[in-house]
Amino acid sequence: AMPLTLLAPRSKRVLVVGGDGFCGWPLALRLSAQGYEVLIADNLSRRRIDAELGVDSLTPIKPMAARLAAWEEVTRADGGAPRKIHFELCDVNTEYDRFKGVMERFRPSTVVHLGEQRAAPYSMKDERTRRYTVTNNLGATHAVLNAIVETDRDTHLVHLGTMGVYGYGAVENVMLPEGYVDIKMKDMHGKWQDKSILHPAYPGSVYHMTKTQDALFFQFYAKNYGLSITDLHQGIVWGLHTDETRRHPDLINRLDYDGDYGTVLNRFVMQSACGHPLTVYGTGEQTRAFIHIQNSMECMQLAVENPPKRGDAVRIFNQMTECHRLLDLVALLKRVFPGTEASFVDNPRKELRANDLRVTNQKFLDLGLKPRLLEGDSVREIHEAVTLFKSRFDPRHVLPKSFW
Ligand code: NAD
Ligand code: USQ
Repeated sequence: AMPLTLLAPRSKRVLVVGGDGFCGWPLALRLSAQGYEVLIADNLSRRRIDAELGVDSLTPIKPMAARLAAWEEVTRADGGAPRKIHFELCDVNTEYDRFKGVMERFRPSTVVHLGEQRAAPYSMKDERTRRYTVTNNLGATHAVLNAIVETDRDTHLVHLGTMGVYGYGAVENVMLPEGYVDIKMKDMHGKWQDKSILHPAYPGSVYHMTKTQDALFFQFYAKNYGLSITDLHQGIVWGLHTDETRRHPDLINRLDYDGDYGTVLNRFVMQSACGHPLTVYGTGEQTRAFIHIQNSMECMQLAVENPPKRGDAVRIFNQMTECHRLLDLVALLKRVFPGTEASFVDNPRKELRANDLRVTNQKFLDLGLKPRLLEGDSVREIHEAVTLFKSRFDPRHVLPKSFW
C-alpha cells in the first residue's frame, strides 16, 4: 500500500467512512475547510445500487477523483495551500485487512462512520436486500470497532444512527430522551433503585433494526475495551447544498428522489418543482423528526470536537431540530409554491397511520447548535436548485417499489 503523506497532527486527522454519500461528502469538505486532514474510505456501493435500481441522483454528481480535484482547485484559489482529501476505495465490511491498514497508516483521532445501507425501503425489498443490509451494516460497524481496538484505542468513534430506533409512537405522550431512559427497578430487598438504561428498540424496517443492533455493539465495546463512542440519532435530513458543496459545480451533493432512497421532505420539494403531485403515504398523519443538512454538518463537527472520556458510557445525541406531521409539510409547500398538488398513495410501509412525536435535542443546543428551521426561504433554495436539473427528472422512479 502507498504510504500517506500526512500534514496535520493526529488530533486534526479524521477518517470518514461513507464519505462519498449524501451526508459524508459534505462532511469531508466541511472538516477539510475547518482545518482537519480528512481521509475518505468508501466502497462506492451507493453509486452501484443506483445502477442496480436504474435510478440516478437528480443532481449530476461527479466521480470521486473529479470531486477531490475540484476541492483542491477551489481551496488553492483561496490563497493558502490547497486542501487535499485522501481517498481509499475500500469496503470496510468485506475488506477488513485493507481497512485496518488504512487506519494504521492514517492514525486518525476520530472515525466518523456513515458507511451503511441507509434506505428503509431498499432494506425491505426482498430477501437479498434484507440480508445485504444486515450483513453490510452490522459487518461494517463491527469492523470499524475492531480496527479501533487493534490500532489505537484512543480513537474516538462517531456513528451516524437514526431517530427510528425509538419507534414512532411506540410509547405515547413522552418526550424522547437522548438514548437512555431513567427507570426504577426493585432491588433484592424490594427497595426501588434508580437506573439509566438504553431506550428500548422499536425498529420499523430491517434497516432501522441494524441501527438498534449497532447500539449493542457500541455498549459492549465501550464497556469491554473502554472505547470513546458517540452515537448520533439523526432525523430525516433535508436540503442539498452546504457552505462547501456550493463552491464549485463538481462539488455538488447527491439528491435522491426515487421511491427507495428519496426521503420525504426532499422528495416533496423535488416533486413540487417538477410538477408531480406530492406522494403522501397513507393518511399523512405520521410525524417525523427533521434536520437541515447544514445543521447536520455542524452537529457532526460538534460531536467530533466533544468526545466522551474513555471508559464513559456511549454518548448519545438526538441529531434533529424539529418535528413535523407530513400533512403540515404538504401545507407549507402548497403555500410557498402555489399550484402544488398532493395525492394520497396506499402506504407501502407498515407503520402507524398517525403518531405524535416529541424529542429533546438539548445536548446539541447546549454545545451551541443554532437550528436552521424549515420555512419558505429554505425550501425555495432547494426548489431553485432542483429546477436547474429538472431535465434529469424521470417520473417513472417516483412511486414506491418496495412494500412491507
Ligand atoms: P448514503 O447512502 O448517501 O451514504 C452512505 C455511504 O456509505 C455511501 O457512499 C456508500 O457507498 C458507503 N458505504 C456503504 N456501505 C459501505 C461499506 N461496507 N464500506 C464502505 N463504504 C460503504 O447515506 P447518507 O444519507 O449519507 O447517510 C449516511 C449515514 O447517516 C447512514 O448511516 C444513515 O443511516 C444515516 N442517516 C441518514 C439520514 C438521511 O436522511 N439521509 C437520516 C438519519 C441518519
Ligand atoms: N413518506 C411519504 N411519502 C414519500 C416518502 C415517504 O409519505 O414519498 C413517509 C413514510 O411513509 C414515512 C415518512 O414519510 O412515514 C418518512 O419516510 P422517509 O423515507 O423520509 O424516512 P425513513 O424511511 O425513516 O428513512 C430516512 C433515511 C434513513 C434515516 C431516517 C431517519 O433514509 O437513513 O435513518 O430517515 S428517521 O426517519 O428519523 O428514522
